[in-house]
Amino acid sequence: MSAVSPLLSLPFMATDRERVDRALRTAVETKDSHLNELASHLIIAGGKRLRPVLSIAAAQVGSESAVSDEVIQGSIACELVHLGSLYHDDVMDESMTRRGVDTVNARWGNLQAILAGDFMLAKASEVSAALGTEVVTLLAQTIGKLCEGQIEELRATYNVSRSIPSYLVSIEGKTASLFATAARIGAIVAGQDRKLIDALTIYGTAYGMVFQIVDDILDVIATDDELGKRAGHDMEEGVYTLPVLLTLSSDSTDAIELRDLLGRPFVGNERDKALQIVRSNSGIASAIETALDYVAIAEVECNKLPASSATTALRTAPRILLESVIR
Ligand code: GRG
Repeated sequence: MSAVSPLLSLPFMATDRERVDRALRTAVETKDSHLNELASHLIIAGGKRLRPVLSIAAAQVGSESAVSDEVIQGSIACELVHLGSLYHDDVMDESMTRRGVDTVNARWGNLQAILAGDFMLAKASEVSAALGTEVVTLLAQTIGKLCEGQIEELRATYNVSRSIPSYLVSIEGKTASLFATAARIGAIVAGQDRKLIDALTIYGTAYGMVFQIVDDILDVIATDDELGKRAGHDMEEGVYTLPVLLTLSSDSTDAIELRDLLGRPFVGNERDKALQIVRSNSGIASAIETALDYVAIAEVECNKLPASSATTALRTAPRILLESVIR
């Protein structure tokens, strides 16, 4: 079901991703071999490296050459922030697996996972500081936005009256802000014009919104096997995402039944009932409509960019991502 992003087929991207992996491992090297193991754990496990890919694509707009080492450094600063947030998120969610391996909290406990996450953020700061004040400031602001987005989500847990703006503000902070910053940093470090930097930043936000809405739709439409976790996990945790909120807001007996099932932890087979209601109503189609608005925003921003392989890949990427959940 997962779509192969056109961004991955860009010239040099395969070797650039190897450069990213090497730079990530180097960035977290430390003389404490145990901390080294904790910090390398999720890097070695893999992941899509989407934020570095976005930095690299933004840097390549208008050029067909390989990106500089500084762009790779900017890209890994964003991935390090992402990793730090994943370490902390897995502690908060008590998650046991991530990227197909045990989480750091599952293997070494919460205390070490929190410290290792802090270490990743410290390394992100160090790497970005070498790229200048604008970049390090931007990344610091983005870490703040991730926290704001996550707090908004926490505040809304188990709230069946959660508003759509609460959802959108939360995902813009916890997910889209880092995509925006990844694109912006790639563009700044590559020396793109200010107008292009701003267009790529808006693009990154829109791409991130599509990414999170798709992720939230997958949580309700995919099977346990496809997800590698239980379908409906977000609802189970009291996190009511766009397809669920749109189902709740519909004027139907199903919406009333769903409301009765939510607002507290599930018991018995209530998760299956809730999933069945969301899957058989219009909430998923309406969420796709909302995501389409962000696809359109991303495409408009691409019209401001000069023609290049990166521009074409950036223009098509959000729609292809969204099509992965259209059946
Ligand atoms: C310490 C920076 C920091 C933040 C604290 C915990 C927290 C506040 C924020 C959590 C933010 C979070 C986990 C948002 C979800 C982002 C997301 C979509 C993760 C999955 O991204 P993928 O699919 O994962 O790109 P891979 O593994 O492929 O990189």
